[in-house]
Amino acid sequence: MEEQDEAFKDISDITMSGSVLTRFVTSNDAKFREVSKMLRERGIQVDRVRTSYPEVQGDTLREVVVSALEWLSPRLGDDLLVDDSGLFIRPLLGFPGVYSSYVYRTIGCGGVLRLLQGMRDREATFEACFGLLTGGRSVVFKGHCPGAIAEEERGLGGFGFDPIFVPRGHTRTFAEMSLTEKNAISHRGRVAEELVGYLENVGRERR
Ligand code: ITT
Repeated sequence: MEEQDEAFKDISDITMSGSVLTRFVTSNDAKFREVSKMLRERGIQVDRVRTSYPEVQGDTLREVVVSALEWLSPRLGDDLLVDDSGLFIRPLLGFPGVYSSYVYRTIGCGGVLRLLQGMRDREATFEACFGLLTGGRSVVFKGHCPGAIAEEERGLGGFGFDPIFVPRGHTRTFAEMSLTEKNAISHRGRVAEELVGYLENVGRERR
């Protein structure tokens, strides 16, 4: 409750000092760690609203973030960020994709490895889609990271499917990398980079 109150503080003091405040609405601790690290390193304030929202069963991540912002905006107001992401595995025709959260909670990394047993084509892409609501305007940012599904789980870092995903051009899984290394190449890191550029412009306009 305390954290929610903090998220509702008046943003005018912060924008006056030149940096922008955004509130990241997510139930996922690891996502918040990754994004807040990148934003804070660039002088952008980010608070957490630890809540979930109804996720429409859309065909794309974009549909999910647009409808999330439509649902959240009358409830939480302006300056909101949401992230919908997923793992798209080529030989499984893009599965689990928009169902990644459910698939991780049900069959997990082990289940995905079993689905791919004996398959040589293990190509996969992580995608992230951010929806930002600021100044009454919604903006969508997308980023991806190509790679492949490993033969077995490796590493203790990260979250979700990180132990089975090897980004292209690397031999270690995301779970074997530090947060800084993952952010430098990941789908989420790429989107966060674009978001930073956008928020820096918003900050300049508001000054
Ligand atoms: P929100 O409250 O932010 O929606 P969530 O965990 O439900 O949190 P998503 O609906 O975007 O998030 O589900 C994406 C799932 O895809 C997530 O739970 C992970 O299992 C997986 N995933 C997404 N990005 C990942 C990453 O960087 N590394 C590993 N797994 C990831």
